[in-house]
Amino acid sequence: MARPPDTAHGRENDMNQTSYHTLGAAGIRGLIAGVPVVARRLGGTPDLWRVREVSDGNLNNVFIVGGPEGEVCLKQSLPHVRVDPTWKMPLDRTFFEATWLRAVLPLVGGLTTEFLHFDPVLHVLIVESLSSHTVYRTALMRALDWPDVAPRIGTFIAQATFGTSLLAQPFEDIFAARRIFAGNVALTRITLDLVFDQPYRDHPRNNWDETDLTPLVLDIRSSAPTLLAVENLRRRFLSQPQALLHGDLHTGSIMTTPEDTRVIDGEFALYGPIGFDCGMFVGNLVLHYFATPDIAARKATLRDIAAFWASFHERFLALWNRDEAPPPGTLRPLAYGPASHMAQLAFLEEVEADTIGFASAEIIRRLIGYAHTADFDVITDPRQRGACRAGALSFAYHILDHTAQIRTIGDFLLRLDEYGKAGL
Ligand code: SR1
Ligand code: MG
Repeated sequence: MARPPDTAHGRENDMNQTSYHTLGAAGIRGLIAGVPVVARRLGGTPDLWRVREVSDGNLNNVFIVGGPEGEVCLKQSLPHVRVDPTWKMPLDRTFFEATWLRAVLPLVGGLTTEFLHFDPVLHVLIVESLSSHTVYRTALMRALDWPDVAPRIGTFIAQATFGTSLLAQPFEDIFAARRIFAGNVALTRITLDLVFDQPYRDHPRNNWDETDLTPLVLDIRSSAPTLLAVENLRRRFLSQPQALLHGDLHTGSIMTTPEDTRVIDGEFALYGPIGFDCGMFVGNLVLHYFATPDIAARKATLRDIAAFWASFHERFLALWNRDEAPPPGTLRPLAYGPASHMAQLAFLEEVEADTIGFASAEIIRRLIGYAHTADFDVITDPRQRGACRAGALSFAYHILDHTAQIRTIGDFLLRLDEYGKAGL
């Protein structure tokens, strides 16, 4: 029996509550005791289960629960943004993450986490624990050079997006999935506002430390080509439902070792342009590039972006041209041969141009908008940190300002190399 709405977000520890309440250690043990598949994985009895809070994202509470035989990771939505309790949010984001995870798991061959349980009342998602993995952003900040990670992300995006697109499923199934993810309005609104709107005007959520970024910010906001490029990206983000996207694929949404890489945190999932996921990832690699004033490390990042794009492109085309017949009801090719191949390449050129644009918008919002990334924290000298941030901001501005000319990852990398060398 659900509680009345005004008490629905009560405190934890009443083990008999049957409506939403935020969980602490006792509530988590009580919940898991009633989920045999998870309890078996932990082993032993609830009194032996250790609960450790590891929340570090902006939105949710996250816990690692360990027992005598194993561990799991538990994520619970809060009725607000975790880092700002005055910013109210609906609870449904774990539902969208669970639904995204179940959609992509069969497609991506071990490149995400195992799904264990979803509780629609407590808005709790339980997945396998990856405590032997490192957040990819952290690995990059520690100067660990793991060259296989970026191409794995290319493979992940190719497999997840191809498999959830009209190229692989009947339109009836795609339309049904689009109806579900069209409900993820709260998090889509966050992206719309934080990525495509607020950085381009005065807004109380924007922030940047280094005053020397201010003239650049004012230039960006008064550049018509740049603003029109962002408007175009914003329109494409909302109006090109090409495939099911992760929706927030930055380097903090990846847990990895040198040998094993997993994409996590699909709560921003939506149907959108494939280049958005590619661009989020590339944009975050570029942030790392500018946050690392070391020539060898910068070369490694150029290599990683090139390898990411090559693996995405190759895998997407391979799936499109695979011998095995697509499921009945899927769009049947009407043309074959060289013209058809050219059309495939043209589609991927469009994804490539989107990738470049979305990467640039991601860089800008992470420098002057609400949600920054930790990459630049490795630079202790504030003047040098400011100069590196300014380098990244000028680069992204240059790319958006020249949207019509810079449409390939090769050109993007040439400009990145030029901007990187100029700043050293
Ligand atoms: C209020 S949420 C701010 C940011 O954190 C998430 O990871 C997304 O990147 C979002 O834009
Ligand atoms: Mg996240």
